[in-house]
Amino acid sequence: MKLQTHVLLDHHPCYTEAAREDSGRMHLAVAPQCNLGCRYCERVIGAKASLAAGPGTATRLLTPAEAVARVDEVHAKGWLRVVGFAGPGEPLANPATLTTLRLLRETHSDLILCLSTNGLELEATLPELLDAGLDSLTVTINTTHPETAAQLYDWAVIGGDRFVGQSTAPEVLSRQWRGLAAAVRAGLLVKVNSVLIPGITDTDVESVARRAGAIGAHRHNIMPLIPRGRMRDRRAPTHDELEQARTQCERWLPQFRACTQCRADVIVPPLGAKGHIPCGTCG
Ligand code: CLF
Repeated sequence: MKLQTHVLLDHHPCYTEAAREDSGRMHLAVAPQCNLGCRYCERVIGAKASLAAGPGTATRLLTPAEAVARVDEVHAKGWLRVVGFAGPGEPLANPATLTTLRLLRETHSDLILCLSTNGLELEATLPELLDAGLDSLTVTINTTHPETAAQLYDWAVIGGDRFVGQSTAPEVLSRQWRGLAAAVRAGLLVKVNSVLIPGITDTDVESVARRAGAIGAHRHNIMPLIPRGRMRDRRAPTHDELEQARTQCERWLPQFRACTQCRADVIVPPLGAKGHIPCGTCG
């Protein structure tokens, strides 16, 4: 039976910080391809990823069958609550994501199934995600303004065609916001992630919180820029800048403040768990 949204909210460690006491989570790296050229992102896949950190990194890609076996192995520890799909590319640009979701839903009705997307194909894929039993969804939306989006995205693949340059920004934004609204209407637990980039998105995040709150999203997670990719020369926000942005946005949408900017193959036991589970970083 599908869990009600308020129950999911209380037990999901990326919505309610207290849930980290007893809810463990893991990501399945089944999605290498991407459909959006975010200037702040750098995908690192393979052995060199063991030295990297953050979203977009995974030491080993998994097939759907391998992913299910990995979940079985970790679930046997007794603390796994959430299984997420977060790359290292865009989950919705890879058929393996839906295949794995369906396999897991058939075999693990007790797990919260979670997915993080850039939103480009969210509206189109939503019926299949719901049918596959997805519970919670994160959409990364950094702005409400096409002029800002034009500074963030170099290219996009939409409907099988590749678009290059700043003219794609309005369509990218439109798809992200339409996807978010559709996911909320469908009854999913929904969070918006925004990357705080001094000089680019810092003046926009409050408008994101305001619009996402009006749509009915449940949480907002403002993440500091990790200087890399085509933004390797920019600076990350200071702790005070991050806190100021979260405080500004909190009047529109509850803020999540415990994000650890996970790898695509991360395994995170609950705080109270004993023992060591190797993720892609250490084996
Ligand atoms: Fe993974 Fe993301 Fe689901 Fe959490 S992570 S897909 S919502 S289960 Fe969580 Fe990691 Fe931050 Fe994401 S700490 S990067 S917010």
